[in-house]
Amino acid sequence: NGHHSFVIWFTGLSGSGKSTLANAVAGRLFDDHLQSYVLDGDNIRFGLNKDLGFSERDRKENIRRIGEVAKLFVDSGSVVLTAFISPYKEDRRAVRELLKADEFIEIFVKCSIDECEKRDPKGLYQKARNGEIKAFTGINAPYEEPDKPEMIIDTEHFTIDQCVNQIIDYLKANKFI
Ligand code: GGZ
Repeated sequence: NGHHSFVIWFTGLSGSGKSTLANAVAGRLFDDHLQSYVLDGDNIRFGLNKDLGFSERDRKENIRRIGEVAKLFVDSGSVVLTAFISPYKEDRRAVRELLKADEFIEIFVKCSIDECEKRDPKGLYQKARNGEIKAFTGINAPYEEPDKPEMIIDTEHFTIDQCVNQIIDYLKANKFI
């Protein structure tokens, strides 16, 4: 059908808004008659990657597999949106290298740890503070911010609607859609 398939790769802390943004952008693409698919913990960590936990090694393998799956989606002609913390630069770079230069849009979902901890939608930050979760990203496991993401979206200071508009505007301005 001639339209361009690509990956929108959201990266950021737990609670920063990655899944919310990915699903909202997917909804806007659908309204424009563009099919897309969201990969996130709900459909990956309970299925394909249910053997993986949150050690550094497991997170790296998680992201490696998700990158390969995203590439398959792109090969099939789809737009794919991924919502994983993906805390390591090197792993995100490896995914970028699986794809063509115009097939990978890295979006840093920027939100301070204080704000993410305030939101704490699943009570996981609380559990991490209590020592019930050992290696929680931002508390006692690293998050490496991207140096040169295609976009930085600030969910702390803009509404979800404003953030989604920024992303749609970028996709249009750069002829992705
Ligand atoms: C970070 C964890 C952890 C630990 C469980 N550290 O807010 P959520 O719940 O829905 O998003 C987090 C999700 C992170 O999984 P990812 O596959 O995105 O992580 S990674 O890219 O680092 O492999 C959180 C929940 O799983 N969760 N334990 N220790 N987040």
